Amino acid sequence: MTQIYKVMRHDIVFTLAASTNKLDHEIEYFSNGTVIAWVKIPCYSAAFEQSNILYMYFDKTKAGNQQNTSAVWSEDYLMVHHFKENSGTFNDSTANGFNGTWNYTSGTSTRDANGLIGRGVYFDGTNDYISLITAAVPTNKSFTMSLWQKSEIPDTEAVARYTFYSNTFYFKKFQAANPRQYHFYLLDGSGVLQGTAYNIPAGTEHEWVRHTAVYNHDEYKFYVYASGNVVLVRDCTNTSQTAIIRISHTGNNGWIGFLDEAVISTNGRSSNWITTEYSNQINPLSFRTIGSISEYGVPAVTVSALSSPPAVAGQQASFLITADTAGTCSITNLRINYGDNIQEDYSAASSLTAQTVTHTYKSGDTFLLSAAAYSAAGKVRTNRIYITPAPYSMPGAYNIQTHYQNEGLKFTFSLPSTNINRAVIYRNSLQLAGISPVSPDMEYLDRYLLYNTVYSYQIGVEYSAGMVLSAHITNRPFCLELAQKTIGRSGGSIGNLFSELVIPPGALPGDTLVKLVVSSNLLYNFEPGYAQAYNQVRIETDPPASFVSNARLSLLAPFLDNKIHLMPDDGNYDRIFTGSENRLTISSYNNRAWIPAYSRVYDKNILPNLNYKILTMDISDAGNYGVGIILNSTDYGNKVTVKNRVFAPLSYDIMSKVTIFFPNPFFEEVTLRIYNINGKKVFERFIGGSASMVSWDGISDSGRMSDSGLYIAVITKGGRIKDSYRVKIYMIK
Ligand SMILES: [Ca+2]
Ligand SMILES: [Ca+2]
Repeated sequence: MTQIYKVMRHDIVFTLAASTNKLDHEIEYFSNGTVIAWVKIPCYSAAFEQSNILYMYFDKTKAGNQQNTSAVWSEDYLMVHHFKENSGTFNDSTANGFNGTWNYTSGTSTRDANGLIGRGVYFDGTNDYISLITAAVPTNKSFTMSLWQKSEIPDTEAVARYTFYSNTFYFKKFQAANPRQYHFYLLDGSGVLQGTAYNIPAGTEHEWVRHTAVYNHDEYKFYVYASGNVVLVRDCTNTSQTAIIRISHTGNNGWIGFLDEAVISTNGRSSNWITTEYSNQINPLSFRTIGSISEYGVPAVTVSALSSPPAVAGQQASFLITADTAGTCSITNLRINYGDNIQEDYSAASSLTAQTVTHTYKSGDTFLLSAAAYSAAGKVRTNRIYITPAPYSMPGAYNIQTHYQNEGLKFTFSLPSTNINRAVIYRNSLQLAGISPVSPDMEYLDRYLLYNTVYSYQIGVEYSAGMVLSAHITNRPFCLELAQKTIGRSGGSIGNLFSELVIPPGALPGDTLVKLVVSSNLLYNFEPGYAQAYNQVRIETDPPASFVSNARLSLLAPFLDNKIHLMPDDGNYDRIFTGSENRLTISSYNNRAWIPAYSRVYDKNILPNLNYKILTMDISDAGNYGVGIILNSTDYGNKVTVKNRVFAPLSYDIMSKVTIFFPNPFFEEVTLRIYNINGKKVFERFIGGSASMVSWDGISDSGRMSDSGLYIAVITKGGRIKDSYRVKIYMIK
């Protein structure tokens, strides 16, 4: 109790756990954190545990003495003396007023002595006693009287010494024969003293012993209990009118020792009652367990910022203040101090209150925001948070949209601030791109996606003070099979995840539907010595058209963790490509086999674990292309391959034009000339600097279809006639 002493005085209230109704109580002793109180509870039973749980409330700031002493002893009690008074009258705690007077003559007798419960009295055995206002104990009615006694009488003394004395009953000690021997006598209805000696338990001769006498008029018996055990039973027919006279005795017959708790009841208590009362009083600590202490009406206060960052200099910030007394009493008001010499008060009227407040900090200094809540119980609690306003707000990207395009996944998003250094695109937590400078409306195309793969993206907005990341964005897997687009004379481009075709202005005669068909693994090579191609793409044009000036085809070969990752994933490309990672080339299908064509290779790093080899070549015609490997470097560097050496322009099918593949290791400018069998030049076409493929459809420079027959195709690189390739071709109509 010491820890609560400072907040506790006599203003203590007891209730049952299940009710807030005040229980009657009497405080016998209070000092230095120790309180001894008698509380009247409606029921005391092991069968109703809730009835035995008491709450004690205390608050020295509240109304004082809450005792209701006489009500504690209102039922069946005739007289109760605790001997708690250190001067003046010894008050009977019942309403009956059987008060006592300290009669002291001389010697060591003292009041306010140590009692068993709180204070008691000590008598030195000679001339000192407490006289009681005489009052009647009803005749022929049951009663119980009890008294704690602690003897200091010498063991061999032979003087009768009285403790509780009336004209009809008394306890006395006359112990010449046996220091454990006491006597109790009761005057029966015939005027005869009934009684005899009894012994208290061995070893308790000089300890506190509870002596209790019960007269049970229904049984015509009286019982004497010592320390809760019955020690004497006597027949007794009726009782005489009793007047209570004194405690201890006059002359030399006074008690030597301590006395406490003199109680008379107007009924015959049961042996269980007496045993329980004894046990309870001899060791009250074993009868109770102290629960936890909670302060009544104390507000719990929380302060939380409603936005992130909590505050921005120059902008209005919002905070939520809550205060809660857990229903014990009302919050009366909140006081907010923002830490910049501005304070606000808000009134409240409930036990739980939530208040949203707004405030604008003018700088980025650190401020201590404190919120104090006051309760109706007079309690106040304060909570504080430090606020360091950001120099400016750091909103993230917004209006983020994803667009599924043939070439990849495109993000469009908006940036809300002018303080942004750059935007950063993260894919699977790796930085895919950093974009600067930034503009309010941004877009980013992720061109480098593996086929049929799901990624998780975040868009980061980088400020000098930090980065704000968007939520994760997950794509649908790309399984695109067809990309198509109408491209006219002005040129354009079309792509998918594998490839891209850039058609220059003037390369097409007019609006043409250009298709990229993912045909990977559909066209296998049947000719020994050639490898099949991966990431196969079929280029189609509708209507059929050659590219007047070459269109640039790029094929993308991804390397994931340094391993080629191509379509189809047929389990073979490890075997085929391992060790050939730097011998990749674009292959073209000539209707029978894959022809490795000369192509440029660029390396492009996308992510730490992902890079691409981008193969490009200029193509003169549609057809099937894919990623192949160079199996024979000598052939690759020297061999000329002709597709449709015998061609039939009027067939309008795959035989309608001749196509010649040739090495162009230094990507020199190329000129194609066609001569007839008479040596006359019928066709000449200058082609740019990266061609390794030319084709002719039989149309001469005059615009007419040439005649059937043998022609010589001469391909000149770098203008050097002597290094020309000469290829015989046959045209049939
Ligand atoms: Ca007492
Ligand atoms: Ca004396």
